Amino acid sequence: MKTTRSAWALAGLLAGLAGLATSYFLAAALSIRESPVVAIAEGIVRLAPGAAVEQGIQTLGTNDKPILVAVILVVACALFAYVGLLARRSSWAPTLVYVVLAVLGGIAVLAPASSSTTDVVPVALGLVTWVVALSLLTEPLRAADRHAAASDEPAPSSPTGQTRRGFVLRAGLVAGAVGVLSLGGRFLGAGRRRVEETRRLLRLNGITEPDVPNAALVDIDGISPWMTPADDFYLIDTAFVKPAIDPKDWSIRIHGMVEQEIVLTYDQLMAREIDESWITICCVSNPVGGPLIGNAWWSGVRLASILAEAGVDPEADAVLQTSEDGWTCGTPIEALTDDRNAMLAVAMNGKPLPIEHGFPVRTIVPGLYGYVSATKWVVDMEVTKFSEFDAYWTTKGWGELGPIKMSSRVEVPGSGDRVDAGEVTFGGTAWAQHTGIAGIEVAVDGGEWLAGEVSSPGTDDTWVQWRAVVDVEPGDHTVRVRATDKTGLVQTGALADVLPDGATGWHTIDFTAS
Ligand SMILES: Nc1nc2c(c(=O)[nH]1)N[C@H]1C(S)=C(S)[C@@H](COP(=O)(O)O)O[C@H]1N2
Ligand SMILES: [Mo]
Repeated sequence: MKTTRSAWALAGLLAGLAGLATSYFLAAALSIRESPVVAIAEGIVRLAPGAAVEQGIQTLGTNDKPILVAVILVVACALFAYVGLLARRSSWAPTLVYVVLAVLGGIAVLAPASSSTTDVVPVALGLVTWVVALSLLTEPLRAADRHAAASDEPAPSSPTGQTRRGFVLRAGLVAGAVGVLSLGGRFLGAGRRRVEETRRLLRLNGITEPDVPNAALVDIDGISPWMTPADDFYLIDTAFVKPAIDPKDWSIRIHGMVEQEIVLTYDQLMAREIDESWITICCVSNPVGGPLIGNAWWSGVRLASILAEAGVDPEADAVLQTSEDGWTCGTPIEALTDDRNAMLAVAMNGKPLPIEHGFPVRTIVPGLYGYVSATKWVVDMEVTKFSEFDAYWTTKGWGELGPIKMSSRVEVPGSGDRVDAGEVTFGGTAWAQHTGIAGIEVAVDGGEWLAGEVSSPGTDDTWVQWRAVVDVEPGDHTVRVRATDKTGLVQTGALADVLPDGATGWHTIDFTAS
């Protein structure tokens, strides 16, 4: 007896669902924002023309996303069944389809700037599951086909009966595993979903919407938006599983070399005066010209007022911060107590912090790299001395103090772009947080430095945008930029690696004028 087409299709369907289930389970276990299927749905929404999305939302209402996910699942099921049929004739075609699907899934999960590389691990697990489950399920079918080809007459101890039983058993096991993993994934993801929901419904008093000052902008197309949307904000942390903390379970303890220990719950924190300001934060690992920097409207409570209330011992020179996930950093105490707006931030761009960016409370300090200051999910601050502790990154060879180094970036034209010869407009960003940028200069082909103009955001704690117009001959060229800060210091061209305390050098790009 030969196997039926439906048995092969069923094998394909089950193998496909098994891969979705393992990836869903792992994504939930790692508390990744969304499973690969949801990421694909979001990718489709992102790529779809605005009008189509508008139409979809209008006809489907708030159910648009679940319906899209359901449609994707139905299409995937059909494809999986087809892969099962393919497996009967070809050993490599199913794997090819799986790899293509996994690549699409990988692109979808990595597309948002707020993704991290660990987000692809569930996709990889799904791919492995597809291949293994398909070979497991089709093996008895293959054996039955081979047997049918060898003899048309079943032997008394019918091996086809045995292989059919083998298939049914394996199919049952895989189906059971799919069920268990799907339920398990739902269970594991529940905590995060609940916090996500609490966050969505949270209404914070004293928090205003961002209002980008006109003077912060220069008139030029194609450069980074001055305010970085939360979804595009770079994301750096060591947390494999992002902490999902309900505000009612959050509190912070401020202790150590203080006259009086302070413990604040979320409600107590929110009852204090809220300060808001534009602050550009960046990562010490940002190479010259790199993307690990973002500017946001932060709302929170000034640390200077909380620390004053605690009464800091004059001998203390550091605050050891600890996050809920056990990450630590040491911050120079003066940066938390001087007149700058160092804060326990609760909102970013007028909305409660996204979970990835430290919900419900994180530290933001103007002028210091993130690794010595910007603790997400912060729960503990010990006033102490640098000589008394090692923090997460300083044990790995990074500098103790971490002031941000002045830097600047050419964004327009993009590297390798072609522009019209003649008057070329260059543009980009420059920053020297808490000192401020006074100006920038550009040099084409290593020639003389020519002054450009910079925007004036009205604060020294953010980046500025800049533009410069230079006459350029047809041909291949380079352009570089250097900034000058408000103390008159000119950005150094000496190349330094990001380790141990931040990169230096002039950002230089190639372009062609024709
Ligand atoms: N809990 C925690 N907070 C952290 C980190 C971390 O690994 N864990 N990384 C820091 C580093 S190195 C940077 S650059 C900033 C990045 O903040 P963002 O992800 O919101 O952009 O967070 C800081 N806060
Ligand atoms: Mo960082």
